[in-house]
Amino acid sequence: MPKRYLVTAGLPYSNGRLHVGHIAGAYLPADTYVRYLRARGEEVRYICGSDDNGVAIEISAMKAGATPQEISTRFHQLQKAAFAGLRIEFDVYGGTHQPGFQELHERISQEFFRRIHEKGYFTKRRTKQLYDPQANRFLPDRYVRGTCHYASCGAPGATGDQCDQCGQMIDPLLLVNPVSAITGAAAEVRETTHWHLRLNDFEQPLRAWLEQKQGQWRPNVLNFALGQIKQGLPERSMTRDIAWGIPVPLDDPDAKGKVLFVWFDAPIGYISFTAKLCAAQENDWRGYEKWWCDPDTAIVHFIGEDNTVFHTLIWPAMLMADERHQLPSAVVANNFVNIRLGGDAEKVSKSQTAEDSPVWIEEYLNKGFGPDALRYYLTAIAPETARTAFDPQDFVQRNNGELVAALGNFVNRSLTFAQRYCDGKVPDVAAQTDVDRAHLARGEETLAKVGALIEGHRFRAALEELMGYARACNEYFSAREPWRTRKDDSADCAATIATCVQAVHYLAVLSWPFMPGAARKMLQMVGVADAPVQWEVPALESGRPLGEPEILFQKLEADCMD
Ligand code: B3M
Ligand code: ZN
Repeated sequence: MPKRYLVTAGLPYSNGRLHVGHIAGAYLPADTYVRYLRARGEEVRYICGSDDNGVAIEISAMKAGATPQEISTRFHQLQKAAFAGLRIEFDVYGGTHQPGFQELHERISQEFFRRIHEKGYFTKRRTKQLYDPQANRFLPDRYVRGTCHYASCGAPGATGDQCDQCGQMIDPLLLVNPVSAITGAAAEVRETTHWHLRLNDFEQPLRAWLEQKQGQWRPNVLNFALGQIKQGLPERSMTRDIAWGIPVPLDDPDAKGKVLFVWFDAPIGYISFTAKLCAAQENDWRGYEKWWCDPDTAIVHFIGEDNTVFHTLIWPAMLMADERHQLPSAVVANNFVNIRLGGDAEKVSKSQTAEDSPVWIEEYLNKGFGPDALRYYLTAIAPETARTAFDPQDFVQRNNGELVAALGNFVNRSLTFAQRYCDGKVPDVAAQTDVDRAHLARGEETLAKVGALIEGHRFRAALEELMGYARACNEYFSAREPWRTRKDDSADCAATIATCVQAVHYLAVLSWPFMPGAARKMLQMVGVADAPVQWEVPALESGRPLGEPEILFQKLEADCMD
């Protein structure tokens, strides 16, 4: 068992709004995991922040007629607010080029680069590179677009860094019909100098490390990474000819005007933001070593599927080359969530998805539905093994049919009953029967099962267990008929309602990782103070005053997502 956990979620590029796919892919499952671990009493830090450097931000700035700093700060703030609105709560939300973070991030990233350079894992080479003759500049990464060069894929719209369709790394010189994303001109080939990380030096240790994870990691992640090693890992240039980023820290005239590849510095953001957090909490940024260098810490990265290459191969190779930090314990990758509006499921896209569509988190939150319903739905359709689709109709149906009709209904009928007929207190349990005890035993079992599923990163199955218990609670209530026993067997009625109150307490704890707002309300209703939530349900105390019953979930109209 690890002594502590460092959990990260992929750093979003600060050049766009967040949508449901981002949330379901990384931030929500990580938040769920962290809430559970904390409730178990584990020492945890949840680290995230924006990925501000590199080509994507530079292009967005160019299109908007703004500076990269303006764009990245604007979206950094919007994204931070969207996370807070969904109650995704990080210990630190940094930014690789944000005030307060940039300086330390740059220092740590440059030190990484220098060390890997000193150890001789970079090859400095003049290479051919795509060039835009109209804009007079090189076209790294997303500056160039073309058709994916892998015969097995061939998708249009691959960019110079990777193909979003098949997830593989692209060699821009092999892209079919490459054109500049700036001017649309056909790209030419020119020469420039770059520092390349020799990933092939790490094929053996990467394979050995990944093979140890068989049976622990999701098979699609492992198969993908091992498959890439089998094909052979090409060397990858870790420097770029662009203006926005971290200067290459070498005393070499060829390094002038060049910056680090954004995928070199971005994962180091996990480290530099941890260091910043330690500086704030303990007055010493070096406190980060406890999290990154001590093998008793388990580091768990949550990411979207398109980031798998970087987190299972390139980042671990960088860590191996640098030799100071430990490798991740787990990389939990999720697939994409498409959006289904009427017909087929499509990718959520900046240009094609309506500005005011509720798939944008900001828009969803503006509708005032609250975070729990969306958190519930996105976990229920979590793309853990395959792509899934966000369907607004299905969202409304599941909200009404599952949250309102099952979970909310049981909590409401139990607590209004207790309020009305039991003096607003936990009634006397003395007459509890085997049926009552069996019902609570199932709550205890569900707590154990849900915990084990969350530990295994199976959030969707964990949520199904929780809802299975909620449905069993309704069946229990109906079978025990407290509205009848109230008239002819008050001791039995009291025991039933006491059992229901305790069942609501189970549901509250079980809901906490998934729906923290509803969980808090349930705890308040069962009369438990505002203490940190723990993954356990203490013994029933007859006579404890209950809180006011409240409606847990709002019923939604069929057209509310239009
Ligand atoms: N910003 C890619 C993305 O947002 C990238 C992740 C960085 S994680 C270190 O999909
Ligand atoms: Zn492809």
